[in-house]
Amino acid sequence: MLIIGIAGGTGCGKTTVVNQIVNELPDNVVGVISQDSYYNDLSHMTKEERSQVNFDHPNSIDFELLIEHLNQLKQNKSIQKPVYSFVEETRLEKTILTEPRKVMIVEGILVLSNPKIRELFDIKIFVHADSDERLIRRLQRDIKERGHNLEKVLHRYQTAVKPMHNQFIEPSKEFADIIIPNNHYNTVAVDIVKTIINDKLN
Ligand code: UZR
Ligand code: MG
Repeated sequence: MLIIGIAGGTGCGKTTVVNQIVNELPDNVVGVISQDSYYNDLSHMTKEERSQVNFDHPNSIDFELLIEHLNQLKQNKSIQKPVYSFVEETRLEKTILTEPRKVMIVEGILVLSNPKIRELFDIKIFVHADSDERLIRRLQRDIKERGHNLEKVLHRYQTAVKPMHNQFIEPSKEFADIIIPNNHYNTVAVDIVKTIINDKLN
């Protein structure tokens, strides 16, 4: 099994890069695990309490469960992947049966910041986009898809997203094997990554 970690700040285009990679590989060869699925279960908190949580701090992620799941996948066992709702801001009761694949992609803002997870990656990728570009994309997405308003997104950006980015995410760039410049849709970089994957698979 080849495990690829893809990190980068919010709105850098991780999901786009992952889709570009996945679309070219046969379905049964690749699986994707998102760090977002592993936010701590906050179902014991009220909605108001949840809205105060710093979702950009490493402590908001259940890394223990994520690491356990990756180790199980490595041993060729399936896992029950948790499901997180951005609208409810908590983990849901249902889980998704996820089977091991030859290539497992693990994506999320903090996946290169945790030393135990880093050890599990065969290839470490950091996707870079400038912070203004990322804020624009974040605004568009959170308003369209995550049910937030302009004020809430900007408040969170200033109080949590930006400081945590500077403290935990940007410094994790130094652990990357490959940095993808992604201010614009980057097909060349992704082609290179795909070549590396195919090379390792054959
Ligand atoms: P990506 N996040 C939410 O907006 N709501 C939640 O309930 C949980 C997380 C955000 C989180 C982080 N920060 O910046 C982002 N906040 O999801 C990471 N606030 O996701 O990599 O797709 O941007
Ligand atoms: Mg994402």
